[in-house]
Amino acid sequence: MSAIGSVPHAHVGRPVRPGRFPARGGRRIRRRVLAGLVAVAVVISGCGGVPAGRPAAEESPTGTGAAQPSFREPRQLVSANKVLKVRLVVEMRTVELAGQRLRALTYNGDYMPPTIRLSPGDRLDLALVNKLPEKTNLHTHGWHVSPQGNSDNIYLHIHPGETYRYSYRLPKDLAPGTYWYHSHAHPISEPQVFAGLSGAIVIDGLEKYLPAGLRHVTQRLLALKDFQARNGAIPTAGIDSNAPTTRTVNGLVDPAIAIRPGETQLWRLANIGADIAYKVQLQGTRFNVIAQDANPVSTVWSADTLVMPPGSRFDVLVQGPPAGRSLLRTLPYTTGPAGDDYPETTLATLLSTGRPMPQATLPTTFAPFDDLRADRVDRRRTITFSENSASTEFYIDNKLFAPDRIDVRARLNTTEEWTVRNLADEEHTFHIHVNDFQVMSVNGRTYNARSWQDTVQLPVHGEVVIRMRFRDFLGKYPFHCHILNHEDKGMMANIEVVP
Ligand SMILES: [Cu+2]
Repeated sequence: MSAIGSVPHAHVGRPVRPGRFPARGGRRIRRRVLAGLVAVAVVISGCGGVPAGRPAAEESPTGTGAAQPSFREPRQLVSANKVLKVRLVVEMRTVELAGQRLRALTYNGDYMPPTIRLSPGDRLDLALVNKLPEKTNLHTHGWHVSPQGNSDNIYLHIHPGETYRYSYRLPKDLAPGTYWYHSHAHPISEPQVFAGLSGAIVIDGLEKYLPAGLRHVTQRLLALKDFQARNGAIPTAGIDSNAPTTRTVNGLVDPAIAIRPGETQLWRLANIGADIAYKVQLQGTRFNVIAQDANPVSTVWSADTLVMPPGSRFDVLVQGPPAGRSLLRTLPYTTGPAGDDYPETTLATLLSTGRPMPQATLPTTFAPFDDLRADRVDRRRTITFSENSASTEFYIDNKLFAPDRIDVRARLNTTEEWTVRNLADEEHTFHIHVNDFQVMSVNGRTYNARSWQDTVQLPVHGEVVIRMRFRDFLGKYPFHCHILNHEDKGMMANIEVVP
């Protein structure tokens, strides 16, 4: 489908050892120099949680010696004294994925790069070192920060050989939860993200809304990425999002995750892939959603399945089923007649084992909610998403993306309501930078939002009404389809917030 953008397979690095997630239980501060790739990353304990990665012996699924990997998280780079300095080197390297050695695009040599972990009010100074033969850049998906200068500015091009220093100042009231970072280089975001350029961000503080007895539960990041292999590499041209693809959790195929019967864990599910959607289900238990797209919910809601379009995240509480094995799966999902069909696939195996624990009562009310239903609407707009019949060009308001054109001008300190229409025979995933939105209705039916969100699936020939408030940041930033193949082929537009 996508033939735009390619990276020559010239630079073959040495094999990469998957990063081992450091124990987070203690209060020690460790200083690690990661093969000279991460400058100074202070890796400290987060909030007293139980180690999220455990020795293989504990989680060996069956004792059969099968190749099932133990669950493991990427290493974490954690802020100290309100600052985190990170160096991300972007380069093509050979990585080991699902037992194959493949050339991939990596941050610091890893297909599943470090998790960046901060608290509201922190500053992130991030040096992006581009060792690719093409441009790249960085987007901090979901962050409510300035889109200008060297902050979350996706109009920057970091050229081959360049090092660029981003600096992000997080608001003191930035919502806690799971975010992510990825390349936003137009029009090659699909190949760059698909080949590996995405990682997770955690903003701490979600625990404060939990009852005291649940504030120290084991936390696990489950970052969902899929890859295909062609000629010893993840393809960076001609990517077919409908082709068979290998789904990974933190870069692992079907890892074994341990839980005790009755135990409550906090899982951070994040779809950080380029194109495909997931419909996740965990056999024997339900997902109890405490944050969506890093927006803590007003009321905890539970579901058997969660649809996760590209870019979406859910922070959920799960509780260990009776002793035994159960599967975390993605169920069959179709994005429409002109879209893709994704088959059922096992993502991970949950091993409920060990001494049973009394099952905790989960909270119902959770976090404060700034409900935009109460806002006066200053401006209403209709935005249309469409595509040509061959699905080779994708449009917003009948136009292909133009980086220098302002498509929407909004005023600071206003609330707008947008009716986002999808005229196509396939779903699209609406996403906007900087300011999250509240879904008001879907296909004319009132939607009972329990939080804001930053991604929403647009139904085939349907519409979603959203509200958002422009309060803190001036400047230009995009909204687009988060199926990156569509974004690269035109489905992106610019909003500018003016005084
Ligand atoms: Cu789309």
